[in-house]
Amino acid sequence: ASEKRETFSSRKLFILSAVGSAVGLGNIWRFPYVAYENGGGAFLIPYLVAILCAGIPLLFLDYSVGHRYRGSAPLAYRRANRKTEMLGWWQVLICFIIAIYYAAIIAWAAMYCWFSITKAWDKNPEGASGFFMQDFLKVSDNVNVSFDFVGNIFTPMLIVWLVAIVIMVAGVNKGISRANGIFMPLLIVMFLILVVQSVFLPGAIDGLNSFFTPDFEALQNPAVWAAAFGHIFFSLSVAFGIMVTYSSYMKRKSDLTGSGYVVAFANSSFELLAGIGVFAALGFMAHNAGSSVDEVATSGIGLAFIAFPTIVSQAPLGGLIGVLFFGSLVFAGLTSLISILEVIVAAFQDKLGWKRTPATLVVVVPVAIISLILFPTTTGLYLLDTMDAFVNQFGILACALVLVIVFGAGLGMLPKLAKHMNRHSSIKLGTAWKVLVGGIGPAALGYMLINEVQSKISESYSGYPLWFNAVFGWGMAGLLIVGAVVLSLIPWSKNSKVNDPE
Ligand code: LEU
Repeated sequence: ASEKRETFSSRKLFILSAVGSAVGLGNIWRFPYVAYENGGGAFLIPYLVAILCAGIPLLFLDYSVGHRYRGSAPLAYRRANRKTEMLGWWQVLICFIIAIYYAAIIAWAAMYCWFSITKAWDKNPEGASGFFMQDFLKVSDNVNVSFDFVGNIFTPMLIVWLVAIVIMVAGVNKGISRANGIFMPLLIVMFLILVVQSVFLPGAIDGLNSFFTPDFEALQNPAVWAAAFGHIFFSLSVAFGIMVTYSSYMKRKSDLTGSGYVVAFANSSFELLAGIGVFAALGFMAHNAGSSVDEVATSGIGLAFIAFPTIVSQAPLGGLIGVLFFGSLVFAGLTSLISILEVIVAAFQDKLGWKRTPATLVVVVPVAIISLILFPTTTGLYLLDTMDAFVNQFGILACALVLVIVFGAGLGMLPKLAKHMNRHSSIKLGTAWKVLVGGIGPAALGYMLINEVQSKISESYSGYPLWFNAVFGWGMAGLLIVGAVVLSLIPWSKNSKVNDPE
């Protein structure tokens, strides 16, 4: 027998959890560099346009589907229209790929909290980069898939997965809400201290100047606009099932648009703050090395695990900077990871009609095992890099494009969904929303996707061998679609009423 569907016990908890999902690794390590690379201060223009024209409108599309049809992504889409179930599974599989590598990064960050105290990298002759590649990840020279496990990554990853499983088994109120209620305030306090500490480092001002100095010419480059749009979906957790799932747990009479604006505003504020903190710290690093900020600026793995450790070793109270920075990555990452996992758990719970605990165990344990087989190895870094690039810049955009085409032009459902959104919302959706989602959305996303595919075809990603990208980039992307079709063919449990609940 199925249980009664859980709901977030208050609007505050929904908002907190949605912000917890949105604020993740992307905000801390991706945004600062994306902004810097794509016009610095001038990037704020495409960024704002992307939020207002695509991020928030699609967030509302997610909310409307999730809240109106009250189900996990596949169930909600299926209830909206028989033929769209597959879209939900596609999103579930995107989340699956993100989950298996996201957990690895959280585990690395947890280890680096400890290393920040011992300054473990100081002993490596090549410093932080030598330590990360050789001593910590023990990265193989061959871009390949090996099963040479690295014990000191396996164990923290196992712990991350155990924590995630405990939270997921506990459910929406006792698990997800509670975890966000603890981790988010901690994250905010830690991150604020970090930013304040960073801006007082010598050289910080140079970092901030390079971050904010606008390069208006960048605005003529379509790639800059694509970067803004590409970033915003990942950052807001929009268009791959997360917000559909979370909003399905919101009480019926909820102010949907009001909540959405709060979430988007909080997410962007956090990103800007991260840009300030990260570039202040990079300014210090450049100042210390007598180089320019441009020479030290990086993103993602390089920023977190190579640049920051260097700063930790050189800055006054560096150990504290390290603990705050890596601790922030852990908390921001965990609250995002559980939202990703919830997409998968909820989907299978609905499909199989199972209770929370067995559904969680049957789903998350295999996901954890796959993650633990693929990533704590000497080749895990390559896999992570490729999967992240393809799912992020390509998978999510493709999924968003299909979504707006199907719900806009395809099924003509936008007026109905807008009406649902407007029932209890403080800010009403009107023609502008329908035009943005149904018209401008497909045009902009289509254009960007073509650009993205072209660039992915023309340059082998990261200089990895072609076969590696073919298999783990294109192959994986293709497999997700095949997988989605197969999953949508499995019959629903009789417990899950696949007809529209209203
Ligand atoms: N929004 C999250 C981030 O910025 C990612 C998402 C996959 C949960 O990192």
